[in-house]
Amino acid sequence: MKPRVYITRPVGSEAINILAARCDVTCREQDLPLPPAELAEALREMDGLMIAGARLPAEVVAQASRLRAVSSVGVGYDNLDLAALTARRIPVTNLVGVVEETTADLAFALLLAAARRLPECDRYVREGQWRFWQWTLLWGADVFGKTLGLYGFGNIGQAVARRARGFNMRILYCSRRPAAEAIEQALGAQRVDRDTLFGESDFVSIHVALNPETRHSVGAAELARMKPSAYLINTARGPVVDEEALAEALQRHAIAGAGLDVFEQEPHVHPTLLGLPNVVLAPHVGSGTAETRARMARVAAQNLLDLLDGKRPRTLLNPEVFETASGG
Ligand code: 8YV
Repeated sequence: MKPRVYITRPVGSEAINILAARCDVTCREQDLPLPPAELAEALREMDGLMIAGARLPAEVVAQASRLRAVSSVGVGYDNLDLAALTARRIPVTNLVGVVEETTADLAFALLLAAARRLPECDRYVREGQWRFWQWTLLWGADVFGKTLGLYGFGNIGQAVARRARGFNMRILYCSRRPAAEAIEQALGAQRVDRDTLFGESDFVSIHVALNPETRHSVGAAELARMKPSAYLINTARGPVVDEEALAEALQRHAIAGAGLDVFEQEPHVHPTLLGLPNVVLAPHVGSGTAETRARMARVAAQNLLDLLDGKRPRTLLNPEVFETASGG
């Protein structure tokens, strides 16, 4: 009997066809949130899951008695209870080398948009306020030659650094482990401690994964350390930032502005942020381009197929399970 697999979003025919070659595929047609109870129901007879834009909590894992492979369509995996999956010996893959460049594009777009006040400029023109040229009109901040602080220096942080090189920026980074010397040299990046990063940067861009250690690790203290002329960019995960503290800092101009693609309780956005002109807001679209989404779906489908075939994909999140399962 063919393995049965479930896809949580309408990811397109290319990915479905990859899986359909050897599996019975059920792909949810609605591009809408999937409550855990509904996911549990959908997984009752499923061997494999390709999960995008949904949570997989422990109670759903416990109910999915046939489940033996999970492919996550994203790089961050804080939506999955990896411990529960590992306890059930279910191998899980994520995407590596797929969403990084396009997410870095969005981080840089938010940085530029915040610095040059693009949403305000756009509103000004559309609303018919532009009646004559003015010397003092909508001044922003220079980006070129400024200091960029990368909080987290994995694949996405490094991709942002590559873009910043073209703007002749000084690049600082903060991460648990130092990057290889060759990478530091190629990117002209200098590892500093957190205080230096927040204190010296004109733009701080967040690129850490969300985990208990990083949750609220950008709070009132870090924001207070930032220059009043500095900007905070977040394309990583909302809960890394204490949103209340950020809203408060922006409101009293303790920092100059922010560019945010992620929020603490998506799709809820702190009401203060919604009313502030010095914040650029986006609805978690870091990987949202036609090319990248197609590639994400293809790679995730192939990962799931590999898992179901007993192959070991490169991007296994819990290799210990795979080794135990395959006796390797
Ligand atoms: C995905 C993301 O769209 O890769 C990530 O971590 O945040 C996004 O690219 C999201 O995970 C939905 O699956």
